[in-house]
Amino acid sequence: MVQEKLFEILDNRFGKTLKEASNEEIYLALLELTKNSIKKKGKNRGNKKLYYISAEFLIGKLLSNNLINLGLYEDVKKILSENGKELTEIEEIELEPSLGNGGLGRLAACFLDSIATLGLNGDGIGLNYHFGLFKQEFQDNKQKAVKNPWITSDSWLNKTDIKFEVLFGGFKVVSSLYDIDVTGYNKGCNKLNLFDIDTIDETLVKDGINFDKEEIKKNLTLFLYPDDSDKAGHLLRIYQQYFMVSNAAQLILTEAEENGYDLHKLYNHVVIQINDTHPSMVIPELIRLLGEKGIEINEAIEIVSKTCAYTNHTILAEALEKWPIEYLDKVVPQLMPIIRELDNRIKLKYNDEKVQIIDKDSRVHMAHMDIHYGFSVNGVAALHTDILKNEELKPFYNIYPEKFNNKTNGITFRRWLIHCNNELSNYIDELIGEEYKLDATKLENLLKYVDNKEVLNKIEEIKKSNKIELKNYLKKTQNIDIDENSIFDIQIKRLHEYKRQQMNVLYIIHKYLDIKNGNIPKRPITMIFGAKAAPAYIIAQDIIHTILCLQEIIENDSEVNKHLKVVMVENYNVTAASKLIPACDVSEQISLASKEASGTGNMKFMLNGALTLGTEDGANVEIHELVGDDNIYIFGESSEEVIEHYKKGDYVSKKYYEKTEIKELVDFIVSDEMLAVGDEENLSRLHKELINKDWFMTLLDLEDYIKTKEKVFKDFEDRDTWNKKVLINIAKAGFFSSDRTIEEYNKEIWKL
Ligand code: 26Q
Repeated sequence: MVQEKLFEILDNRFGKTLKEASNEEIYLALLELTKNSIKKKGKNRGNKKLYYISAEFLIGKLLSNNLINLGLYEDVKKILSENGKELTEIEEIELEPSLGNGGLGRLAACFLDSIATLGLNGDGIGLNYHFGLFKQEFQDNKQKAVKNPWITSDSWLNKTDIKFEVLFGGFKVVSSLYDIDVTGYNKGCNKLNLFDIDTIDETLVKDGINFDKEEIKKNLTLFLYPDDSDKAGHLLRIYQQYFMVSNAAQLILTEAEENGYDLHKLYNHVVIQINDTHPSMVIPELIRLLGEKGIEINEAIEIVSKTCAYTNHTILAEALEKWPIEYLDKVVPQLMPIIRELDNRIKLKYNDEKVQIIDKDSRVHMAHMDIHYGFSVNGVAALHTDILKNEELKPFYNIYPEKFNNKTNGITFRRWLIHCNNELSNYIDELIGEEYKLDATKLENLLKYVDNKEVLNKIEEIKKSNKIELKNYLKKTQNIDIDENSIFDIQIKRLHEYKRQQMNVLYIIHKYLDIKNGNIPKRPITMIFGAKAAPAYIIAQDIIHTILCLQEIIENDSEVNKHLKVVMVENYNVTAASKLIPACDVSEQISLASKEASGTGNMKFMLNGALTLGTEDGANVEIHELVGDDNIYIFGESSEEVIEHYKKGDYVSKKYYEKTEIKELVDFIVSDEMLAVGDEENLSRLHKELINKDWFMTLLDLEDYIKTKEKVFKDFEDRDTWNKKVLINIAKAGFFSSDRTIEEYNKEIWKL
């Protein structure tokens, strides 16, 4: 069936057989074939609909994902290989949409997959950024940001004829709606709705990612989170957010009216999940639009409050959005009277500055608006939700204990196991059948093989073959050679000081100096990083520079390069992640305890048989509970201790720096070797930062980190015991399926 269809499309479109067709032609044919097959699948329906509004959807390439969900993957792979073609090579033709930064955006994508798979009636709403998040290139050991075009004439993106008007202070724009089909695994489909404007001007971008920030009609959807170091950047971000939510609100009301729903009972038919505070203006916008339809303000507020639910993804104060009234007055003057009204009601009711929406400096706290005027507030891992309740949002928890709930994050196993590690998932099928694909907890059936040497060896063999695949990938993409017999130790995530890539850097320096002193590791170690840093985040750029300098120094040191290798993967994205994760031995999850809301990379690594080296933070806590002390490597101070340090202000990095061993490592950053390949300004800025400030307490946990990591590498040599730990990690990963997460959202919040 599939074969005939594929042959037919190739013949009609290109007049070629599969053997004759180029990879590009085969890709286009498969795109058409897949889209046709999606059309035949019904849309998931229901009397109530979820709208998941998010500024980011990091969906990754879609070809294989869709083939898997439509049940065509194995057939297509086979047909291609019978004709001398490789699906992995065809996949390379597709460009990855870069519509997200990191965890929050990828979570939204996993959620869409699970929502469709569970047959739930729920669509995503976001923006169609033409150049997405910047593309990262390395030049002179530094990150250079360039535009990242991903939209091609034939793609997953469909233009609809839906248009809305969006009014800003002083001018109006007309939107166009595009959509991408979201396939469920053996289920119906949903949509990812992406709004755009026709007047966008891509030629505005000249050098790197710089463009004129004032020309909103031309630049509105060019980039995701453009550089926000100046006022024009902040304003553009507000323009984007309002554009997103005004369109969302109009789409939601249009669909509700088309279905004949009573707007007075909107909450019986619609639920809106607000993904972090970026879409928060949907609350006043919906109130405004209901007002235009004749619903008086008290009732409109009540309707909206019963419709909206908010997810918090961070406790970092600087990431909680607070917009100056002056900015909102300029961009969205029509919302300000509503926001003031919402704030007044709170001020009348609660005599507590901490819960006000508009603070004494005339800034609007978006999260505060969400909590007062939404019916649910959730954190994304158990520890994170506890910290929200007891620390960050305590005054709100005291008012609304019933609104607070936890939804520990999850990942879709379709992409993060079946697709990225097909060999492992096929082997699991052989061992325990396919039940786990719909009920992930069934992975625990693997535990019966925990002492089965043959199974453990096979799992090791699969890991080795994934390591060879990664080796080939890095050779092809960056011309870097790595040794598949070395330990692969990987830290891949956005670059941020709280995630402490700089602590890993200090370990590398430790190991480098140790090898120089004649302590040769039993087995070579390959330290792999992947990370983009926000263009305006200076210290993050400095950390990337330091990693790249170390990479160069170690590569050129013939004494050391046989034993240690540092690789910084360029332009880390979903595609790279799916090559890196299956090949990993040691998963670095080393954030300062209390700072990583959840993490989801930690779950992907666990599922693919890497062992976690981590702090008791975010979802690491839950991984630890599931696998037990023997199957994870935990180090560092606890979140309670860290929170105490912040309260008392008693962490002084210099005190740790003064210890001779630590001093030597930190000072290496500005050593002659480093200065010979690096830039003094960047290196000494990081050096000073670590000694004088170190807000995220790198030096606090450094000694424990080094000690624990040495134990990890020692344990790796007992291959049988290590493989047993690997198997236990895979078997216990079922809890982290996003199907479980979405079932919880639906049962406790959405009630679809
Ligand atoms: C806000 C205002 C101004 C400028 C930027 C932002 C901004 C942009 C992106 C704030 C936050 C983000 C992204 C946050 C994010 O990705 N958070 C991650 O969410 C994951 C999914 O819940 C968690 O697993 C991670 O722990 C969390 O860091």
